[in-house]
Amino acid sequence: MHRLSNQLLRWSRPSLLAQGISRPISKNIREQSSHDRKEFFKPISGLDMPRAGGIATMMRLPHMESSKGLDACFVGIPFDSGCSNRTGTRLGPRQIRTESCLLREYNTQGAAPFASLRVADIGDVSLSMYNIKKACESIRKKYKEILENDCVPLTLGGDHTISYPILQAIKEKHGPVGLIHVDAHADSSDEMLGEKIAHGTPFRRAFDEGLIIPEKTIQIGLRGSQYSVKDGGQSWQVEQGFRVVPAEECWYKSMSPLMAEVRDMMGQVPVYLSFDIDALDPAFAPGTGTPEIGGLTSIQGLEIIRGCKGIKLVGADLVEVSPPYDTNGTTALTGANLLFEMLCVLPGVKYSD
Ligand SMILES: [Mn+2]
Repeated sequence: MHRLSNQLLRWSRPSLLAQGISRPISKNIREQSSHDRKEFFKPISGLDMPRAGGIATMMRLPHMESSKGLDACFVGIPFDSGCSNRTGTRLGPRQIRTESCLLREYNTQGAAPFASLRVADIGDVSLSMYNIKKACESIRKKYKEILENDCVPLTLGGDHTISYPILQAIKEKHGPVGLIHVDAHADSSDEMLGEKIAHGTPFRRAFDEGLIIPEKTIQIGLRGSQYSVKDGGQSWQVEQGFRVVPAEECWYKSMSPLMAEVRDMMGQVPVYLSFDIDALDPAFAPGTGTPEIGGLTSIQGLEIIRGCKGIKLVGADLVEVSPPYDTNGTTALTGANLLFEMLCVLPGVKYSD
């Protein structure tokens, strides 16, 4: 009994104990971890605790106060002050965590992220809802700290404004990065209602500040009605050297051949992945602020993310889930799955053959 207690203490974390769960990790992982001197964390299984039970962390992982010692973390940004139409994405992180309780620890491709990387949920960034510049500064500082800990952030948004300060922090750590931007909208406007920082401007700011490498930037899924007949929603980006793949070019197609081109395009430069849930058609993801018809399918979303395997991803976000418009939870559920798939393609994740 004494020996068992010691073992439980050794493998448990305070947050797991707080949830009433002390879960030793499996033997093969334990052997590997003692060899690597690294303890891995696993989601609480639905076989150990009912899926509706426990504290709602992302994938029912432990909640950690700090990113220190983690290889990757899930982190929420409950912010929607940059939103132009329907609000509500401030509630996105919480709802994505709730719906993520269905996720199991391996994907169908054989990825074993929790036996490869030390991953936990580090909670949400504390920020001002009333001052966008201050909020961006809080986000940048938090991500600087995460990145200084050599931890890869996987972000639960939040509106798309947040990618701008995240990319600022990413640049401080890695220099300018390649960008895979999946979205119905270019989010590359210079201003919205006279403001430079909003959810339609993050990639213009990123370009202006040299946070991204223009010729290694690709935008996939753009569509919707336009402000001007000659703009087409992509002229500025194309002039800067971005590759733009409108939704029409994705219709009826697998995204896998495109992603082979993206892997060639990126080579081994550090790359950031920003996935706006509104890239998907509202049939698949209705709970979002600026829905546009004629979008990607969930399958195409999976193909895009899985096609990032082999790319040197240094961070990723899933933004614009708006729970008040997500009446059946499908959008948050889809967001949770896509975030898990992002984790599965991070460098260092092992796959079974
Ligand atoms: Mn967007």
